[in-house]
Amino acid sequence: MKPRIHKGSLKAEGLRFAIVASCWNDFLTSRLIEGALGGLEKLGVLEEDIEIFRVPGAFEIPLIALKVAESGKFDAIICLGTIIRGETPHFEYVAGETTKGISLVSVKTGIPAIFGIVTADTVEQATNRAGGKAGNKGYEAALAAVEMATLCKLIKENL
Ligand code: INI
Repeated sequence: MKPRIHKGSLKAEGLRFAIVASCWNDFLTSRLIEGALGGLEKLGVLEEDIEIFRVPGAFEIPLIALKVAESGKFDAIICLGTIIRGETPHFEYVAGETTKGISLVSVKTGIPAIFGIVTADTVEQATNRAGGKAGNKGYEAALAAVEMATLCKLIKENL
């Protein structure tokens, strides 16, 4: 048996993307934004097809991602932020709600909302994931956004 396999591509020309990024730990989140922009540019997305929305902290990302998704103007939403563990359970609450909220945006609207949130125990771990030794989660999120946007388009137009 050889059933058809459907997979998105990295052909991003003509697609529109929103980035929703928090301001907390901006010395790291700004690197995630740079990484995401680099990824989108590499795949042929034009500057005018990208809008960036800044929110105070990661906890605020889901609401704005939802509103942006509901606008119907974007093929995918790239959510970026950095949550670093402190001495209290605060981290768990913020990280948990941010994760659930972003996932809900996708499922509720049908527009891919990509999880480009770095959750780390230390600044060093987060730095490694924001353009350091462990890559750039913003760049990876941009590629996932293109793959998901093209897969959604394929399902809508070709099934
Ligand atoms: N927000 C973050 O984006 N990262 C964090 O590490 C963080 N910590 O550690 O507290 C954080 N908190 C703020 C939160 O996201 C909200 O902005 C705030 O609670 C107001 O709703």
